[in-house]
Amino acid sequence: MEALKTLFLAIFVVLASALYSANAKIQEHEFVIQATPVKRLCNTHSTITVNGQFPGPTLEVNNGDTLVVKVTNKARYNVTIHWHGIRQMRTGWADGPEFVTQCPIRPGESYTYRFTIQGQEGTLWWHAHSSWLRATVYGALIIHPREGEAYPFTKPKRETPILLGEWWDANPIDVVRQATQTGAAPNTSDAYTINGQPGDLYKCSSQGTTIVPIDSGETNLLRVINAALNQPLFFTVANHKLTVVGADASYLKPFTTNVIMLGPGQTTDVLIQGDQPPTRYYMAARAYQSAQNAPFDNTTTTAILEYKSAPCPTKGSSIKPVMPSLPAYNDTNTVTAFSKSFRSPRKVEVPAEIDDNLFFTIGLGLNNCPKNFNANQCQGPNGTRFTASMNNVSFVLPNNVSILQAHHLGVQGVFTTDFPTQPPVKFDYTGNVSRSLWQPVQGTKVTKLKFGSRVQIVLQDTSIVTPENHPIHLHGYDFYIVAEGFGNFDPNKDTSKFNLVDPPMRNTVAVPVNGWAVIRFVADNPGAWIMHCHLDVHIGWGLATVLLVDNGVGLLQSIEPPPEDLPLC
Ligand SMILES: *[C@@H]1O[C@H](CO)[C@@H](O)[C@H](O)[C@H]1NC(C)=O
Ligand SMILES: *[C@@H]1O[C@H](CO)[C@@H](O)[C@H](O)[C@H]1NC(C)=O
Ligand SMILES: *[C@@H]1O[C@H](CO)[C@@H](O)[C@H](O)[C@H]1NC(C)=O
Ligand SMILES: *[C@@H]1O[C@H](CO)[C@@H](O)[C@H](O)[C@H]1NC(C)=O
Ligand SMILES: *[C@@H]1O[C@H](CO)[C@@H](O)[C@H](O)[C@H]1NC(C)=O
Ligand SMILES: *[C@@H]1O[C@H](CO)[C@@H](O)[C@H](O)[C@H]1NC(C)=O
Ligand SMILES: *[C@@H]1O[C@H](CO)[C@@H](O)[C@H](O)[C@H]1NC(C)=O
Ligand SMILES: *[C@@H]1O[C@H](CO)[C@@H](O)[C@H](O)[C@H]1NC(C)=O
Ligand SMILES: [Cu+2]
Repeated sequence: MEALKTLFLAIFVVLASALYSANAKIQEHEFVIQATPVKRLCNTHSTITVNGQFPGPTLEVNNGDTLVVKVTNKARYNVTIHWHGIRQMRTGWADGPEFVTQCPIRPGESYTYRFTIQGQEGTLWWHAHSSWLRATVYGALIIHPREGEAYPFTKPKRETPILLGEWWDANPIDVVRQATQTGAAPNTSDAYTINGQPGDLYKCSSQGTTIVPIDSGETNLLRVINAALNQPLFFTVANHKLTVVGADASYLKPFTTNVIMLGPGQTTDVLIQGDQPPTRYYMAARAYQSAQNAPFDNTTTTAILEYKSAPCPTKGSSIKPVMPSLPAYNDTNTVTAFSKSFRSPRKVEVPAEIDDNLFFTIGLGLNNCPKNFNANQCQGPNGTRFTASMNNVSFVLPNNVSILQAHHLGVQGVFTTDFPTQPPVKFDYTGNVSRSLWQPVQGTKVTKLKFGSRVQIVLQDTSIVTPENHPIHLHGYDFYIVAEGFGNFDPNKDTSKFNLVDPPMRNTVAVPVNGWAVIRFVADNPGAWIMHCHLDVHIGWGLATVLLVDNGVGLLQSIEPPPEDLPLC
């Protein structure tokens, strides 16, 4: 009976999607990962790029389309590509994080990612998900509405992707390797970039500054993406209001602001109007830094918003653009006001009853140095090594098989399913934490979830080493952010403040510094889904875990078989 029901459902869904996707397209692309000379800040580096482009190619699709991207690795590093924010319904093999859903594409090898965009519209992006390669291997992935469908806001005259990046005047792989060896924090970056260019305020950089055109009376859409490796960023445009209409490829109830903040991994769509005197205005981004006593890159990247009717700048005497003011680096109040403005456009279906109620602490730690280590391997604070954890487990990736393969094939000994559902020790998470709690355990522990389970996760920052705003990204899902707050989450007091009516939907939540966020979703996509801090420095230290979602009943609730060219270890 159950089988028959599933069969009928299957036929129905196949027919329905055949009708529905009458005009859906299949787009094929080739990505060649290769070293390319790139000159920034006066120096030329042999930079890892896609097809020699930095940033990489922008992919533009319509909701319902299928992407087929053949990635060939002609670089000297292992690589994988992640399609950030794409739900990958039943196609978890195409998600990308190395040793989670696939083994790396080794130098000389290739792998074809195939997946269909289902019910998502807005701005996403793609990036390498292997070591620190995403410092330069990234690009925009723009999803337009289905053909014949419109945006839920004024159709913009122009649309411009604004990719915020982070540039080292060094090989980023050397930077992370050095940090891994020493146990210290990695060197901070030397510049931020907009569409790959640092902009006028940096040495040797005025030539390539990104110009964003606008004309008087126009409404344009800026698709802002924080592709920086390690830094949440403020973004603003001089003299222009920003009307926020979407984030992470979900629409929002529009609201207007002077400045936006994006954690790495987050995207924000803003409308901007050409309602100012026709001249040149800087758009600028710089750090939001919530960690204390930690060095950070305090430089400012700019691009120029240029009115087409602006007087032609003559050589040598071009008009100096108007500079915006930016919030102070530590302006958490502005961040809070901004994130509290987020609402879904209308009432949404948030899971009301919860099957899996999880509470995960997120934060840093320090490992005391093992006896056999020498001093130069222990250059963290007071001769320690930096680490990070969720629920006191510092995540270790497998190195001989991916978690999804191990799960699919039933390979034992790769991971355990005992990730704690609650912090193993309860303490004052945001208080003065005793040193005896600072050293986590290492492990490849995952959380198993039944197909269809209604999940709530409380993400609680800790003040171990330093509190910090951590952008927590979940693969394979969009989730509702039903509440955020400061201090320790208190179920008795805070549950009543949940927004179960019109909370925003995202794939990355910037968990308030010294605070918490609560997310809800239905586990309707089988696979192995990494949930991690999108500050790459923290992933390396272990601020990650995996949610392993079982297959449901029948084919349509099961992950597809692995592709034949899936890279093995
Ligand atoms: C990191 O910074 C230090 C100090 O400026 C420098 O000596 C070192 O070469 C840098 N490391 C890398 C990999 O660039
Ligand atoms: C950035 O930091 C350096 C020291 O690390 C300091 O000298 C400089 O004044 C800072 N610049 C700004 C704009 O805050
Ligand atoms: C932010 O930094 C300034 C100094 O740069 C300091 O005076 C202020 O107390 C800091 N604010 C917070 C909230 O930490
Ligand atoms: C390092 O040691 C100094 C001196 O004992 C102490 O003041 C400081 O808090 C220590 N820092 C950390 C991170 O343990
Ligand atoms: C992979 O490594 C783990 C742990 O080191 C080991 O238990 C397992 O047998 C290995 N699996 C394969 C497929 O080699
Ligand atoms: C934190 O606690 C330690 C002992 O547990 C104490 O020595 C220290 O003074 C406390 N720090 C603050 C800021 O309260
Ligand atoms: C984490 O586990 C280690 C090892 O058991 C323990 O020493 C430490 O206190 C734990 N910390 C927390 C926050 O649970
Ligand atoms: C590249 O990937 C293979 C597994 O496919 C792994 O054994 C090897 O250690 C990786 N190399 C590096 C440098 O990480
Ligand atoms: Cu983090």
